[in-house]
Amino acid sequence: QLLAVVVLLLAPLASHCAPLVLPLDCSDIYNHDQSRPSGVYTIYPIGATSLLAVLCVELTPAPCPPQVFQRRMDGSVNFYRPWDHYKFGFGTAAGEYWLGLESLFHLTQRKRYELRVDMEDFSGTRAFARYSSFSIDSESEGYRLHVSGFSNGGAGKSAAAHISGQKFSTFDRDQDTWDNNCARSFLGAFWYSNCHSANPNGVYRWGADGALYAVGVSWAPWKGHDYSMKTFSMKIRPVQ
Ligand SMILES: [Ca+2]
Repeated sequence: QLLAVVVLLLAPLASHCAPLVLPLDCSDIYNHDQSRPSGVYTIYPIGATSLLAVLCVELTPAPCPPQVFQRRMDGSVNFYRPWDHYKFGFGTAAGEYWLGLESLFHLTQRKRYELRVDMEDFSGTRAFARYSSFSIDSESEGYRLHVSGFSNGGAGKSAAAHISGQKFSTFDRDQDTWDNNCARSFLGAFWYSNCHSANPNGVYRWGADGALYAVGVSWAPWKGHDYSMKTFSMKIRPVQ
């Protein structure tokens, strides 16, 4: 039994995505059992009492598969929510959800991650944006975002200029750099500045709709401010 404990303690040193006693993220789940399919799994990003359901995707062939921390797909979940909901997460991992800022903070403290943003319009065209580095600071720092190393997967130029270095804002905690409240004005919650070029947590609107400006699930560099995506997801994956 002692040997087993030693092996488990040493395991995290062997690889940046090696298995832990309790899985921190999807790469730990994969490394524990490489035959597992994509699906919903339980992770413990903050410790033994912090279990969370998460969607793990592309489990093969990647040694460090990504996990989804934000997902829009059918408009079934209301994303216009207060600070505590974005802090601790909401929705269901099999459908639309937000994993939670506190978990993201702890994950990115433990490992280095890259970010991939995937989106699809209502004609079935897909695009993505990738950032080779992704981390967020603690709640006392406003969950400030750091992203860099953009590569374009058809989604147009980076949104990083608007979001990197920004604190997270919800309608009841305005930490943006605008005189007014971006979350209230654009019906979402995000790393707003003054205010956004992307609004992943905006209102699910079934495509082009300019009746209310820039409130949809948008990625302006690709489809403009008044096109709301059919699917949208934000995923992180451990990197060396
Ligand atoms: Ca403000």
